[in-house]
Amino acid sequence: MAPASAVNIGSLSASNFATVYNLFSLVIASMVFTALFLLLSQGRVAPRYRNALVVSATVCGIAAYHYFRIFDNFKESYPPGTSVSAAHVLSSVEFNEAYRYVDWLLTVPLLLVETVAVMALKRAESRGLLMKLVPASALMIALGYPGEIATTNSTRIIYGVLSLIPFFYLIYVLFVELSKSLVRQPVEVQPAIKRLRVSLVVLWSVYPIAYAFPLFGGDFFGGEGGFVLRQGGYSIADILAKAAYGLGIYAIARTKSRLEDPAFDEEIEPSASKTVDLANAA
Ligand SMILES: *C/C=C(C)/C=C/C=C(C)/C=C/C1=C(C)CCCC1(C)C
Repeated sequence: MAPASAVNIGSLSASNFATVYNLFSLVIASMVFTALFLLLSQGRVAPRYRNALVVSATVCGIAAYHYFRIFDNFKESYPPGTSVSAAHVLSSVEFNEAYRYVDWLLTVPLLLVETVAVMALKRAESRGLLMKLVPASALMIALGYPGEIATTNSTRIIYGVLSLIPFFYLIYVLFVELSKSLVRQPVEVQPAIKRLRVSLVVLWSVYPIAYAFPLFGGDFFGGEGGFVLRQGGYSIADILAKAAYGLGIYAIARTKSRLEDPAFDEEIEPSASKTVDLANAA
């Protein structure tokens, strides 16, 4: 019998179930505590960079919420079965991939907002970039969804290809248009911003690859292997593209605060001599 859809695989072995279960759990821990860290670190960056940190924390918070839902849904969809080969069998509760896509619809545009925010460009410049980046990113996710839940490979391919068009447009805007603003950033942070941009494109490329796994077909990619690789791939990519990326934004905001506002920096991180003085005074 053909699976109901590429998403709802009929059964999972104990180890495959545990792999997905543990990864979802890891995502929740990463998102919750990165969000907390970013919120609590507001005072360590100059006021103009606080918005970038708040947006990064919001992204992690939205993802944490959705992973709570995904985690519960996964447990309900794959309760324990009766045999060793099918330790967990699909129940009547569908494993709902919509949580992931709703999450991306919110978090992907916000990741671009935090990227532009940490550059602290002129208002018109930020606005111009975001007017291109935000709609294109939302379109990319919206076009991917019908393909993700499709039961046939041809539908998966058509929507995948359509979604790649805004994806390549985003890369164009980030590497061509954003570069014009990049040259006006302090030279000390330019390499860090360039690395952030490259990591964004590399990490975001994991998603279309994970999306394509079921297309490879065969017993492995068409079955449990493909399901675990896709859920695992999306989960690890989410940790890197949201939590680790948010920490990268924080690092850039810290460096820029230090360079642009030495007095502020001295207040939150006194130089070595001051620390010695304090020690002597005690
Ligand atoms: C935190 C979540 C992130 C950064 C999600 C990013 C998702 C993508 C870049 C998805 C892209 C897709 C394509 C380019 C084609 C196939 C369909 C998608 C939606 C998986």
